[in-house]
Amino acid sequence: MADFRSLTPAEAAHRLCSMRDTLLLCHTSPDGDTLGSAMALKKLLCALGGGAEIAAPDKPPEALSPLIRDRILLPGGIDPARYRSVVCVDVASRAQLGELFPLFDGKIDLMLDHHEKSERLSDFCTVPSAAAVGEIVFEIAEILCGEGWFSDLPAGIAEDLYLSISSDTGCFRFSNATAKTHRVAARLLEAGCDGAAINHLLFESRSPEELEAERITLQNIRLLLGGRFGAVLLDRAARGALAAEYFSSAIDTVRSVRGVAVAAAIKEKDGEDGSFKISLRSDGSVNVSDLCAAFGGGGHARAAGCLRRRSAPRWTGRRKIPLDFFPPACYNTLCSVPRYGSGSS
Ligand SMILES: [Mn+2]
Repeated sequence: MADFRSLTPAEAAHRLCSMRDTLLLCHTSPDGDTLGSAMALKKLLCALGGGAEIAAPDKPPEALSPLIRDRILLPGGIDPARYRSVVCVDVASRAQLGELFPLFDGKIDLMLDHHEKSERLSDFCTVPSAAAVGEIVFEIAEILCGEGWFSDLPAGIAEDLYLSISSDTGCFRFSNATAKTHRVAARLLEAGCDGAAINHLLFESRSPEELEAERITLQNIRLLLGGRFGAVLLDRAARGALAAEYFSSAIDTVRSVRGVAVAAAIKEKDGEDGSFKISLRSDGSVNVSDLCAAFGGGGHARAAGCLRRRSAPRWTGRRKIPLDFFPPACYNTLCSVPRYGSGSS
């Protein structure tokens, strides 16, 4: 395995200063963090004189379109020879680069990430304590401000970073939103971003399709293992004509059920390859990043995901399904989670 160097945010900032014609790579099913961080980095790189563009393996979700003012290139429309530097943003693994990976295998100059376990794709700056990559990009921007590259944080960058951080903290509700996260958010508001407008778009505004997706989700939630494990299976039959992207908050609906220690959303992907995306959330009693690592996925202790290629699970047995998506070790871990109200904390 290549010997990649771990960089501090200051070292990453200085490396960005020397980059020219940079392509910023986002992860599959791009979310507010990967896109917001990439948009902020693009503005920084352009202000530094190097120029940058953004690419993602899949189209950004429709719901984010009012906040995405940059062109996001897709794998079919990219000429890798045009770029002299490549940076991946919030990408924890090769798999998360989707069709971008073969285009840039071995050509990534820097990875900026905040996952506890990530595959090293190049020299890296990983800060697992950061709630979002946006928090790291904020630190980089502050370093560049301190060195006189900017007089103050531009409002456009503040807006992108707020999008990133609010997305990954579920509007500052998750346990990853630390005191530092709130201080960073305060600085972004002072720099002129409209936090209320961003949060409204992210968390309070839904399309009719998303509303229908919630109805389907509520109809398909199953509670297993005495209610400690909640799961929703969103295969094509359940989703009907609705694309997978409308179900991005299904996992939050499952984890909102009282007593659920581990929540899973199992979504059949839109393509033809019959693969399923599994998202897991934990209340802290199980490290779901470890569970997903067994399938080449990963993430954070309380929020992780992986891909499974196999036929659709069936909700037949009470114990078997959808636990048969997980190896026996995972099943045992899930069984060991104490029951809500059983006295153990
Ligand atoms: Mn992230």
